[in-house]
Order: sequence, then C-alpha cells, then structure tokens
Amino acid sequence: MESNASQLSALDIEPLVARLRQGDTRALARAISLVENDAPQAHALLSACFPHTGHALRIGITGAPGAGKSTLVDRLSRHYREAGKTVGVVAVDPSSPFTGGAILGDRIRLQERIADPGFYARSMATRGSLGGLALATADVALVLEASGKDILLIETVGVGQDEIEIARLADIVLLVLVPGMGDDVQSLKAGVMEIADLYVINKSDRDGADRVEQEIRALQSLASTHAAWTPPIVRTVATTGEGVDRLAQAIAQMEQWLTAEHRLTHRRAQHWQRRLHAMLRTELMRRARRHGLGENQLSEHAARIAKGREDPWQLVAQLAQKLFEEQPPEH
Ligand SMILES: Nc1nc2c(ncn2[C@@H]2O[C@H](COP(=O)(O)OP(=O)(O)OP(=O)(O)O)[C@@H](O)[C@H]2O)c(=O)[nH]1
Ligand SMILES: [Mg+2]
Repeated sequence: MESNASQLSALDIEPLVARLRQGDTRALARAISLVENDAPQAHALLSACFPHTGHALRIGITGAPGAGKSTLVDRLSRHYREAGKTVGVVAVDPSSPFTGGAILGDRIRLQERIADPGFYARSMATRGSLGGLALATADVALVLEASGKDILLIETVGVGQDEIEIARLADIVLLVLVPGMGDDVQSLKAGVMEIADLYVINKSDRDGADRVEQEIRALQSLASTHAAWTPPIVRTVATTGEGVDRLAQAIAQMEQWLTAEHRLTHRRAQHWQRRLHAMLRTELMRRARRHGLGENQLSEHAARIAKGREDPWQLVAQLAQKLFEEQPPEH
C-alpha cells in the first residue's frame, strides 16, 4: 500500500486514540474522517476505539424533513451541556430539500467558535464507500463515543430504509411529528412508527397539536397491548426551547426503564446482530473486489448466466470458497 501524509501506519493508531480520548478535537475530527472515508486503517482504529465505548446514551432523532429535528438537537445539546454532560452529534443526510441542512451547519460553526470541548457535531457528508450509510454512521458514532461523550444525538430524516436502519442504532428513538400532518400520521412509514420510543410533537406553537396527538393515540391503541413500554408523547417548540426539559425527563425515564432488567443490553445485542450482518456483507464484498470480482465482473457473470452458459450455484460456491480461504488482515 502506498503511503502518503494523509495515511497513518498501524503504529500511529494508538497515539491518535489516546489524543482523542484526552479531548483533542482535532484528533477526533481526523479519526472520524478516516472512518468516514473507509481509510485502510479504519478497522484498526475502530478496534482501538471499541474498548472505550458502551457508556454513552445514544438518542436517535428522526422524522419528516423540516420537522425541526436539527433545532431540537441543538436544544437538547444545550440542555445536556448545562447538566454537565458531554455531547456528540451526528447528522445524517442533512441536505434535505426542505432546509438544505444549513441550519445545523451554521450551529456547528457557531459551536466551534465557542470552542466548547464538551461538544462535537459532525454531518455525514458521504454515504460510505462500501458498507452504506448505516454502517458508516454507526462507525462514526463509535469513535465519538470513544472520545468520552456522555450523550450521542443521531439525527436522520425518517423516510427511507437506510434512515430507519440508522435510527435503530440508537438506544432511544425519538420520532418528531408536527401539527398539520392530520391523517398523514397514518401514512408515515409503518417501520418508522414501530421504532419510536417517544413521540415529539414539535412546532406545538401551531394549530393542530391536539389532532396529531389523537392520531398517535389511535395508532397506539391498535398496536399490541402487551408492549411493556408505551411511547410517551411530548409537545415541544424547538425554536423557543419550550417543552425541551419535559422531553429530557421523558428520555431519562425511558433510560431508566431500559437499564432495568437488562433491556438495554438486550437491545444493544440486537443492534450488534444487525450490524454484524452488515459488517460481514461488507467484508465479503471487499474481498470479492480484491479477487477481481467487482460489479463489472459480476455483471459479466450475470450475462453468461442469463444465457445459460454458466451455473450460478457452482459459481457462488467457488467464489465463496476463494473468499473464505483468505487470511484475515493483521492489525
Ligand atoms: N414555528 C416553529 N418553527 C420551528 C420549530 N422548530 C423548528 N422550526 C423551524 O422549522 C424549520 C426547519 O427546522 P430544522 O430544525 O432545520 O428541521 P429539520 O427537521 O432538521 O430539517 P431537515 O434536516 O432539513 O429535514 C426552521 O425554519 C426552524 O426554525 C417550532 O417548534 N416551531
Ligand atoms: Mg436537520
């Protein structure tokens, strides 16, 4: 592998991790970039970060474009900072057509000016080269956690499957709704409703908050009655901060419920199981590429198979054997 100034040898990983753990923001930013860009040292870096994780509370904030998620993230960050907790923010796909994501960007710059060492925010600029957005976000969140942040806020627009996957990385998922959605609550992706631990009716300064609340309750009454946790509904006005204390209280209650009876550990094990699937797929595709089996070659095989000239089962058995014979990389 060709080395250049932007690459780190394995030996440099430990000092980098040591620095980011001491609160060195530049080291943190550099580590996140390495992970986000899937640099050759990314896995060694993640391995080195891993022992320092598991203590942060991960809060996912999802909802429709423009629902006020970033404004809410900003308010929650301030709330937790004032309570003496350190905060990391990951905003995924902030370039929604609604606001262009400029708002969080501006706040990040603002925060950087304030130079609060207990706060760090990052927007995911890329989708990650191989493993997809969900895996890249999980990796970035892990590095943030290793830097000692007490609270992680992960903002994502809850529309696609990828975004739902990201929200599911969190220990607690907030679904942000707004008045005026009316019957639209029902049209929300079922997947999004299912993962909500807490409903936030933001923009409650507008008419129609009652209606949205009724809609949610109607949906809840249809849901399974034996669910151990009934997601509470909290109204907020993110622009003024109204209701944010109540929201934080509801989050704390959920956290308590989660920590009881090992629910959090169980939930995290489920997360890891999904993540292991994604990691395994990614690793196998990476190896396949190294064996000259990129998309082009696969499409050539596919063309031959379509013409009946190649047996797909034999092909896959051969390929899988090749991939599994490879030695694991050292780090
Ligand atoms: N009236 C009112 N406006 C709000 C409230 N919260 C946010 N807004 C406004 O709604 C707009 C969108 O807010 P954002 O925080 O960027 O929303 P978002 O959900 O992060 O948007 P995307 O990331 O683009 O999907 C901004 O103009 C906010 O000022 C609220 O409680 N009441
Ligand atoms: Mg936003």
